[in-house]
Amino acid sequence: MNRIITLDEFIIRGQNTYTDATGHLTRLLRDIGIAAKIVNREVNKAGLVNILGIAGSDNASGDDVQKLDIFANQVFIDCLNNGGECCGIASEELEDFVQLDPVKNKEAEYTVVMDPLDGSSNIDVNVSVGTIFGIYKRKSDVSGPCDIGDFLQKGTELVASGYVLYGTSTILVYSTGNGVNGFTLDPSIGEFCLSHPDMKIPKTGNYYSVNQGYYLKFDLEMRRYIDHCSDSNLRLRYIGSMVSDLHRIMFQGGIFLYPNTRKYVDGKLRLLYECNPMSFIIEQAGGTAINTKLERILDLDVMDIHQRSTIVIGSPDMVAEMVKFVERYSAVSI
Ligand code: P6P
Repeated sequence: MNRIITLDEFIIRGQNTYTDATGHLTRLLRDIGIAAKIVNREVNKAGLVNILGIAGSDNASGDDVQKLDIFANQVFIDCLNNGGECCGIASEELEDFVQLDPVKNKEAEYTVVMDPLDGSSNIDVNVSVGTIFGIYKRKSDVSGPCDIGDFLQKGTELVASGYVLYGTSTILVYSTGNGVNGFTLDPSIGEFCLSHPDMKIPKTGNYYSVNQGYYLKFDLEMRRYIDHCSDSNLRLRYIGSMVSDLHRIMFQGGIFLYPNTRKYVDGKLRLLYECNPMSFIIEQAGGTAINTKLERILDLDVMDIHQRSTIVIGSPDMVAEMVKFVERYSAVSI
């Protein structure tokens, strides 16, 4: 009989392989798993409890905030606050980072960056949404409050990152820097169970993922590459949820692009809590993640919590091919 390995069990086993593991990261990952289960419950009934619709405010990204965004953001804050392992959170839904309350006899060693409900415009039409999270070791002293320097860290400094996809099933995918593993939620027991051990992205694929509607607003090199994808009979898949689009690429291979446009001259996606955590995962699975200046995403300096970045991410052979188009057609010498 196949033995079910729950997320908790897997995390604890992973802790046991590190001699200096203290259990703090283990508890933090478990807190994230709890929050994901709570958010999943509400996402699955969003159409029933009148929490659809725009809450009337907008977030730091200027997106209309859906009520479920607010709920998801608060759930992660509450779960991480209770756990006592995290000293502060930076979120797409918050203008500035939030200090968490110290928990008695706990030293909060980590900070969390997150997009609590990525692709939330899909909620009302019952299309997949996701959570993106990244975990950093704080740089400030554990005896005091966290500060902005605990968040403005390069992607290479990430201790762990992951995403939750609330789709036809709910899957949590994460890495602590030693490969990528996926856990599918079994609602009958309320546990995330190891379903996709040691995930590796295909070296190439037949899908490209970009908002074709902006084609005429892209730079020449991007338009030429997109023409090449079309001429090569690649299939365009774009859901408008980074987590969903990249999860497909993790399994089937492909390339996801969000270049600069006239509206988003630095790209739309956020470096800290979208591009870096997803790039960490994709690199750990054998993929590549760069910006349209051909710089590695994880190496980019993070100067602001809501800093935007262009991104080209996915199967290594496909990103390498796209690089050739930039080198050939870019008006700016790369
Ligand atoms: P557009 C969702 O709002 C998001 O941040 C990503 O999840 C997604 O890939 C992108 O923006 C979609 O943006 O401009 O194509 O609607």
